[in-house]
Amino acid sequence: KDVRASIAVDLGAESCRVSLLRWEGTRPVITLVHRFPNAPRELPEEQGGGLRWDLSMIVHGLEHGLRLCAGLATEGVRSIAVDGWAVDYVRVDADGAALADPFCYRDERTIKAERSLHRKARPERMRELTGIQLMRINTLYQLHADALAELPEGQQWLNLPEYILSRWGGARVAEFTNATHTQLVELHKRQWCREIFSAAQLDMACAPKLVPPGTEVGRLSGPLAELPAFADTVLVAPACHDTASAIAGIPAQGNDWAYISSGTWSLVGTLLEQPRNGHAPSAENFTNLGAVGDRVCFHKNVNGMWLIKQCMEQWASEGTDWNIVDLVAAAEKLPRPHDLLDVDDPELLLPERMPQRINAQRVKRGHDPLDESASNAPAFASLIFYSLAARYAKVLDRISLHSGKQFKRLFIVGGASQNLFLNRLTAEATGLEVFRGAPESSTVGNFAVQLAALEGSRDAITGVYAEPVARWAALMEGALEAGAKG
Ligand code: LRH
Repeated sequence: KDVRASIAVDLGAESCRVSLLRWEGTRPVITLVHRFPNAPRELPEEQGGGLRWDLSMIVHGLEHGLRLCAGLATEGVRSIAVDGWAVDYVRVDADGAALADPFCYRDERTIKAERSLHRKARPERMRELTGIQLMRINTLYQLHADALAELPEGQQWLNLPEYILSRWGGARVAEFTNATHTQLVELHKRQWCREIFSAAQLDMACAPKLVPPGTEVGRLSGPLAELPAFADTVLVAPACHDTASAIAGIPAQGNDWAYISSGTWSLVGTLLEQPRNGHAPSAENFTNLGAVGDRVCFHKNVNGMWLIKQCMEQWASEGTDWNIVDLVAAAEKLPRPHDLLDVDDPELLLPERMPQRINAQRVKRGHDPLDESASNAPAFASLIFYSLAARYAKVLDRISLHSGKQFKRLFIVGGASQNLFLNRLTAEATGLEVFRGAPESSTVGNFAVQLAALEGSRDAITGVYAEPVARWAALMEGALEAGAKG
């Protein structure tokens, strides 16, 4: 048995994490070695403008994390895998070097791009071809915005986790689970969709080669590889989509469970063997994203902690710093609010001034606005959590209908699974037995896929098999001491 350590990198829109897995005999021990905040910022026009991620800050933070891991893992590091939020990408030159900071999917340039593209390609047709929830954040609309802005042709693009892998010495690839979220992959063929590329005026030669989850993409090279721990370290594309990783990290068996991957977004759904892309799921805009083990993440993007985090930022800018634990505790003391929010109102997906946006919705729907000041934060928090729970219940009902599954259990994973108040409201609204999974479930899934890949449990076309991944995930849950009931 190889006794060396492995590293999982998980890129989040709010924070990025580098975790180390070491072996105590056959027992894995996972340590979160480095975590640093992440956020997009508006660039000045002379630097290209737009809401963009700070790529060098991210890379710097990750490499610092890798160095810390190298210092701890005296036994050496066998492998590194990177997952992250989907849809955003880096433009690279012929040598694979980044050409600019990547846009954040919330940048408003895609409002115009969406309109333009839907004139060229019927939304129903794109839906039929891809099986993907049509959302303007998807890579397709962003790439189309680049085409409209007449970005120089011939620039390759890489989704962010795959870019990080390539920067460290990996081949330039598009991992399948992450690629499906671009809205550019044909559902049944598992290939880039020529028809959509052409409608969106995109060059297929600029898209990277598709590979399945659990593919070894190369060896760590460059300055980091000079550290003794990194003498012979392979780079693995796990499920590069963080949500697919998080779902792969749920150690549940059977057919009676649904999931909520709860963070900035809430991904509410279930795992399926076959996509559901008929009239009703399409009309209701459910997604069929690639999942580990040749399965499908059938879910819907529901707004999530974005709502409360954006409120907190607004109050902080006015001088009051709420801490989330205190805010949840204060919200829990309030009576159930009347007049719940439509959490998926497109206006509430935009950054800044969230209390004002929420009130604008209330007024539009004929409800009284709330006092927007920071002292009234618990009322906003209560409204948000009750509204999210109600929305989860509604979406799960529809998922049950479309999938034909009778749910008994609900696994809530991701950072916001620690919000026990919201878990309780969700249990009440859904009537399901709620299990709280690992807060770092993407990291668990990332490691599980890595380990399955390293032991060779994989199919050449669909990647790592579901069964060994689930087995590793179950072992890992213990390593994290999670799985406690919420
Ligand atoms: C969650 C996530 C989600 C995507 C969104 C862009 O982090 O990857 O699955 O829809 O970010």
